[in-house]
Amino acid sequence: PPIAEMRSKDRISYFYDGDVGSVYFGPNHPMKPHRLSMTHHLVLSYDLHNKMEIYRPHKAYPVELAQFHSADYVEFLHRITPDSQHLFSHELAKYNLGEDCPVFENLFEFCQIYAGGTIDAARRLNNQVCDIAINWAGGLHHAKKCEASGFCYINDLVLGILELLKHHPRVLYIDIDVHHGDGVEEAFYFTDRVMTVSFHKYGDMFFPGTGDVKEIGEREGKFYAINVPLKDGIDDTSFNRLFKTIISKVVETYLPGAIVLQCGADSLAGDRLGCFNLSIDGHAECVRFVKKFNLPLLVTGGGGYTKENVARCWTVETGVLLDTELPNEIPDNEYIKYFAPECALRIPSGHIENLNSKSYLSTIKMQVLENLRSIQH
Ligand code: ZLS
Ligand code: CA
Ligand code: ZN
Repeated sequence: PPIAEMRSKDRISYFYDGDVGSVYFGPNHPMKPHRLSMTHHLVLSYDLHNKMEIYRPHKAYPVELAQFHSADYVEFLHRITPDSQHLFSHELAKYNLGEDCPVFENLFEFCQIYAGGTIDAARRLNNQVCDIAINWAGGLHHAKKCEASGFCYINDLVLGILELLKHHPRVLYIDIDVHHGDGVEEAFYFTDRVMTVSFHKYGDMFFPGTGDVKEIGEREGKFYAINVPLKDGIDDTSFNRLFKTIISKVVETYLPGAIVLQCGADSLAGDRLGCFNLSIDGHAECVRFVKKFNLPLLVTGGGGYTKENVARCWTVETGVLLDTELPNEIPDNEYIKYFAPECALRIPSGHIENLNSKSYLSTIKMQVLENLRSIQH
């Protein structure tokens, strides 16, 4: 290739703590942190650890968590245990702890680890010691200032963005989890220093119920929140076309200094909670596309409830970020039993009907692009 096109490979920092995999939300709870150790083992089996710097994140201190969350909420998460919770029914209700967000063993330490990973990732990007930082344990986008929501207790994404804002005037947040990234949107709803863009299922009371295309931010933040509400069954072709059109225009208009990409894997076909029809390659194409902007990039996990597919997806995406093609046959490893019998890395999309008509998608796209035209930097 001509010299102008040559770029040495990106420097990647990857954050992982072996303790997260044993965290247990309780019987029947869809969130299974074991998917994180499955992902890590799959990453190791493809030898990807030799191509990036692997770090154990620090456990975020209560004061760091309180940069976004209220001190009383952080203090309560710190103090509460499964054995003592029956004494605090008033506080449990106040902080929305219960069925979706249960109190389990080592809850606070779990929060400290996944939030510590996203904060460390942002700090390494700020210090320019890496180009891309990955924390698959992070991406818990529903948590609010004073309450838990949708399996999320601490909003690591907000904490990571606040860290990036110390070095960058504008940060772009992109969310491809099947659920609306409401916690991140809400945190920055009134500012133009963060643009939030979420693609999600919307309608039929799907959780959390927000994320209409008409939700665009307010005051200084007007036009700096973008929502792309979708129906069941969206496939690779429609999703990738819409994603690329919107994100190109967003980057061209907003000129962010850094990008945070939440890669929730519940937008994959066959997810236990999701209803989209993306293949792993379709999902990973979004990551490939965002990487091409060559901006400091913080990548997190998020949802993902069919855990073998979550591990597959985030391993393929680690490969994409490393510019490394991964052979489809999974190399033998300690966790191979989870990927049997085919032991194939990539899953195809399913056969469910795409309820997003061409005219529906084009209306949404037009409304989003129209709002973007109102911004002048
Ligand atoms: O974006 O839909 C809801 C709220 C409810 C229905 C479920 N009940 C328990 C509470 C009230 C309206 N909650 C969603 C939350 C989805 C969070 C997605 C997180 C993310 O991917 C980022 C990490 C929901 N969907 C499914 C469940 N909750 C759910 C299913 C099964 C169970 C078992 C454990 C607990 C109670 C029974 C539970 C929740
Ligand atoms: Ca989303
Ligand atoms: Zn989700």
